[in-house]
Amino acid sequence: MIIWFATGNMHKKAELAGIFSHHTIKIPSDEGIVFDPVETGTSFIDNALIKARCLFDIVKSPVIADDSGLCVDALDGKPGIYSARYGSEDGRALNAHERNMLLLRALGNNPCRTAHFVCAMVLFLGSDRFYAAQETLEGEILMKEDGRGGFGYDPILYLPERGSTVASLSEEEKNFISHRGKAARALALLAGAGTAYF
Ligand code: ITT
Repeated sequence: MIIWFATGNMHKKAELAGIFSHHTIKIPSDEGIVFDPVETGTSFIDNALIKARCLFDIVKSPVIADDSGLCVDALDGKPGIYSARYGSEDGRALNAHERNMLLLRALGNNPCRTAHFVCAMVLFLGSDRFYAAQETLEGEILMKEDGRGGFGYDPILYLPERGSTVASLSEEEKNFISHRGKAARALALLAGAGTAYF
């Protein structure tokens, strides 16, 4: 089955393709669709719904969307829903490494280093019909980057029970425990119960 995924992030696409490996994951750029919804929501789930509705209106078939980010306790949950735009307030978008460095500087030597990834994911089936799930992955912010896998903030989120950062996990390991993997599997269970979609 072809599943539309409302994202421009190739890393997210690769992860969802690993999670739903029996399906074909298609994103707007695969079909030359210009897709750049303005994420005006005030929560992860609001923004996931904005992305899903926007692509549903174009492709007119079921769509998955996710909105995700890193919430750092000592920074009052920041960058949170602004994770992709963190540090870009003055115009120039930072790359992932620059964002990590900015966050490490903001945290400094603060001994409180707990943080979690969040993923809100929706399966949008019609204008008044959707399933939603939101999940987390808990960890601690390291003092410096470590690991070469994953993307975004993965090199700075350390998982005590694994003894490594998210960036040091294999793709399969990350998908098994991650915010995105858990939200996607919860969604598949919900949709499997209510529809013939999965
Ligand atoms: P789309 O909106 O097109 O899906 P995006 O990258 O802008 O792509 P978000 O608005 O959901 O996606 O922003 C999420 C940001 O949070 C992402 O760019 C990363 O910086 C970070 N993030 C989310 N999930 C992550 C993960 O699994 N590992 C590392 N960083 C993650």
